Amino acid sequence: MSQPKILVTGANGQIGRVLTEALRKIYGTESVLATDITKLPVTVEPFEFLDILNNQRLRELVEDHKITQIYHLAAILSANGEWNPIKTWNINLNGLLAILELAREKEMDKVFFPSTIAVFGNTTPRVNTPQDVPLLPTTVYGMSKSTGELWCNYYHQRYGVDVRSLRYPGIIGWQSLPAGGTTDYAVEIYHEALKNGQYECFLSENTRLPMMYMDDAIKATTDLMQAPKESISIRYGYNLAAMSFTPSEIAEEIKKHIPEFSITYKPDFRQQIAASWTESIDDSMARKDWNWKPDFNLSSMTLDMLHHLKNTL
Ligand code: AKB
Repeated sequence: MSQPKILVTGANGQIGRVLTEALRKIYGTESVLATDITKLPVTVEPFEFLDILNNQRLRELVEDHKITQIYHLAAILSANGEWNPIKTWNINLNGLLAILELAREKEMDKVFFPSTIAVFGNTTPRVNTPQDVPLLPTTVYGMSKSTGELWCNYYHQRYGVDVRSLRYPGIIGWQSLPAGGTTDYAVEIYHEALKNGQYECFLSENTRLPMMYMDDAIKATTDLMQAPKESISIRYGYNLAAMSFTPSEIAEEIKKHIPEFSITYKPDFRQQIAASWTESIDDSMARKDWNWKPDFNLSSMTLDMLHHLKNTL
């Protein structure tokens, strides 16, 4: 197969920055076009501005750069999405539809669509949540992602588009900051522990959520995308798991390295969102289909996070 030509949307976001770099290591810098609505001072070329709602611009980039694969990361997350539901729906869903249509028309090799644990809701079993469960998301972000999963499945069944998707848990990494999610506390807590020795958490102490270290999220994404077509049995979002913990458990883990660290709790509107998600995930389909297995747990992640952040903060 010839060298892919990849376009990443949302390349300056929390996952986008790290994934773009990882894809460039695999396929070469010139083979991966980073796009975003804003440009960071440190953005590595090749980079192009792209507002995901500008279909004409998207088409031009795909045609000019002869794009064969798209990793579509641009989205508004769960907490921010609640401030402007209609805008969130437009960005999260219409952006995906434009990409699926282009992928069909141009007979692209592959598309990646990140889904999320936000597709789950109050009717979903909360512990060891199976792959196929009732989905009644409580946020517009979750609604847009669960509907997006259906569109991915449809484009695969109806047109044979090779679209692949993961239901990411909360992602934690030292390289980039999340923006506007409900799981953001699990990144902020490391920064505040090192900078100020204390953190006020916007979730309550016993809120257990599925989480994953960035290295594992990148490994899952590249492994899924490189897996042979025949091994992919799910075209909506694969359940994906690594660890689950509460704010008080992550605080205890940090205290092992920074004994003076203290945490207080002041739950806000994000508590209700977190309470509607699940606690832990059954990801046996991902393990079976493409040999998924995480490398990091809470203690190895904490060690690695603190080590890297000490050098970068
Ligand atoms: C969020 O909190 O909105 C995201 C997610 C779980 O999809 N991190």
